[in-house]
Amino acid sequence: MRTITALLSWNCLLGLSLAACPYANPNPAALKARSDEETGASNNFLDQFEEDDSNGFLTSDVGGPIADQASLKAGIRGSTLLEDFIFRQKIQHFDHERVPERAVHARGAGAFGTFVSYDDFSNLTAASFLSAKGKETPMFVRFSTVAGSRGSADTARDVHGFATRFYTDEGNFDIVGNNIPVFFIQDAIQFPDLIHSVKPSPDNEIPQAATAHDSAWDFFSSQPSTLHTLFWAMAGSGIPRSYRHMDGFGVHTFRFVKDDGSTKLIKWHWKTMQGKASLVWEEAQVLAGKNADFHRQDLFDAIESGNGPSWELNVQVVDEDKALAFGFDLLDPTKIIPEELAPLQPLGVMTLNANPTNYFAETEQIMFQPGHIVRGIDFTEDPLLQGRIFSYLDTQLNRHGGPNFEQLPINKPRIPIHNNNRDGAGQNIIHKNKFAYTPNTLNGGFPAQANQTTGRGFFTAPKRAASGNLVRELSPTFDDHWTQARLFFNSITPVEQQFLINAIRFEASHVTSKAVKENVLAQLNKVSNDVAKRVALALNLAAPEPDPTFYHDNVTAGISIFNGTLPTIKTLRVGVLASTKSDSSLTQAASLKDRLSKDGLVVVVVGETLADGIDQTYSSADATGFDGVVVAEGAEGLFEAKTVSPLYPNGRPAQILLDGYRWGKPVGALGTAGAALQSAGVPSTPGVYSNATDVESFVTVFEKGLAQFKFTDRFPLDS
Ligand code: HDD
Repeated sequence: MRTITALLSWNCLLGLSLAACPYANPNPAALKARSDEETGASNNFLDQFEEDDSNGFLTSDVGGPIADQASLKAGIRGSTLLEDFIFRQKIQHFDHERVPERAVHARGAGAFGTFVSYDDFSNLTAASFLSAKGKETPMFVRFSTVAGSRGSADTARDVHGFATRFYTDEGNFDIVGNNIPVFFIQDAIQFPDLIHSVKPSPDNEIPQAATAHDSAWDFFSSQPSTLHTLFWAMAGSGIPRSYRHMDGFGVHTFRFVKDDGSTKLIKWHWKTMQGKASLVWEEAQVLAGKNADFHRQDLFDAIESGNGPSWELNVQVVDEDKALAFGFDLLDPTKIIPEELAPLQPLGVMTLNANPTNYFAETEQIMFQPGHIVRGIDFTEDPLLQGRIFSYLDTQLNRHGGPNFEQLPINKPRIPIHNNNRDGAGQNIIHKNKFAYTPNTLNGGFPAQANQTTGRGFFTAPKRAASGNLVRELSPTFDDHWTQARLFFNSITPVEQQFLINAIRFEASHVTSKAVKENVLAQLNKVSNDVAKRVALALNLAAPEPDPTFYHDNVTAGISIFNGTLPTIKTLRVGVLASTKSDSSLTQAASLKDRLSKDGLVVVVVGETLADGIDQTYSSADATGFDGVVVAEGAEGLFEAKTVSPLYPNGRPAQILLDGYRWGKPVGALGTAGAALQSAGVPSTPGVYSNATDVESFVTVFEKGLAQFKFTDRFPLDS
């Protein structure tokens, strides 16, 4: 629905009415008095660009009504004519429908949201979106995997992109981050090398969205700056349960700048309020085949159901003179600042509350840039960040085909744009000002130049200085690649360590070159002799002697995914296994569904065929679709080995139950259905619930199991 405000600013942008431009007058007082209504702070700020085709005739692109079901031919059985402009326009548009997919992070999903500031943080930064308690800023977020192409599976093991845009009332601000707080390389000039090594082989384009191949591990083991990030990716962060269950990080150190010009070094953290949770490797692999859209579906469904996920924005704040105080360099993006050295300071909450209307127009065309910063935020000299500032602008030019991509609705700031940039492919603005240069007198000096005091102009941190001899090297303060990889390994639970080792075993077992495998072991051995020995075993290579220079026993908080319980179980999915042949199972499934739904769980009742009270069949259901599995009393007959059904593969119900168990999920059965657990071979261990006979007492214990999420004692450790 178009609001009057939207029409006003549309007229302003089109140059139809200066009066419609709330900020046509650069008087600083006018610039400050921006109400939400004027700036379109609501999430509906894109409504003006929508078209719902809910009436009217089919038209050509230039407006003539048409019927285009058949092409124009010379005779009923003759050739199509070149003069058929309707045919040509339609086919030509189709031929040009695709734009280049992102060179990395091609596979992703996005959503709209709102950020609410906890307070006035002008004691930290001049950034306006953090200037008042309760201040709301519209947002768009895009989550992604890195290596796979646009059609690849969501659950490929990978670093995950976590790109956030704030449509602030002082322009767009992007934190283009990942779900892992560190990166593989330290200098942007190496990015093409990193990506060429992880992408599929150039001859046969194998493997898709996977690093289990020679070139990736050749690069990782030759470039030890990759080790720390590699450890994160090989552990749970590489295969999150959903986008909603992962944290986000700005990775680089940035700067906060205050109005008085003073600065602090900061790191951005998005802390998931759903709790961190991860899949296990086998279920991620099954999902890649059975439901390649698992993560995007999860996000979409959660938002549609009114359970949009939230993240708390936190910063670690460090004095400028402490950049080298912690034994590593804050300009080095392969390092975290352990929370014990700089606590997380909460700034506000982002909640995702609306799905995109059109995937291409919004999710595909959003063009993030680390260079999109606003007043109150500044870069640092991190050489990875410096290169990114160039690369993203450049890649957007390639994807859009011209310099006007910032005018696309999803990229357009929600405040009016005034500058002397002109023309180019796809120019949408009809500039009335004939004097597109500054300074001018003929347009009254407009657009006027803002500065720090007049017009709240952007300002670079005034104390930043650059000098020095030209040098094509990395600072020696970037040299230690092993201490923090070990800190990570020390800080996760034994079962997470096992997962990490299993993942490296899996990946390295796909490597054919013995020299690369030996190099991998040599690098792992610098982190931990234990890890190197355990991987060597799987590769049938000699275990290396300890290489202890970087060994230590320190640990840090906030790293483990499996050592806590989820703060909320809302939106988790429960499969209730029932049978169409047992009325009592259907009745109990219905009351379980009713009861669990009251606590915000998504309950799917599974049966032999679709019928009243059955949501999904055994033929299509899979344990990967559920965070917990329950057998309803009366359905136990389905689990007996002799049960044969022509409707679904024999043993399918038992398989779903057993897979749920094997993948660490809470499973259970009510009353006599306990027999199903025995038939399926599910032992009586923590997270297996079979003592309850009534729904209420079952729900009490089962929901605790869901909050625990994974029962990790089911996964064997190396002896
Ligand atoms: Fe990048 C996309 C995150 C290093 C070059 N990157 C991209 C996206 C994310 C990141 C989340 C997808 C944004 C979206 O959803 O549209 N990239 C990172 C992080 C990095 C990083 C956290 C290190 C801290 N990237 C990095 C370097 C370079 C690039 C060093 C190049 C020198 N990244 C790109 C790119 C992409 C991109 C090629 C592809 C599509 C795009 O930018 O918009 O320019």
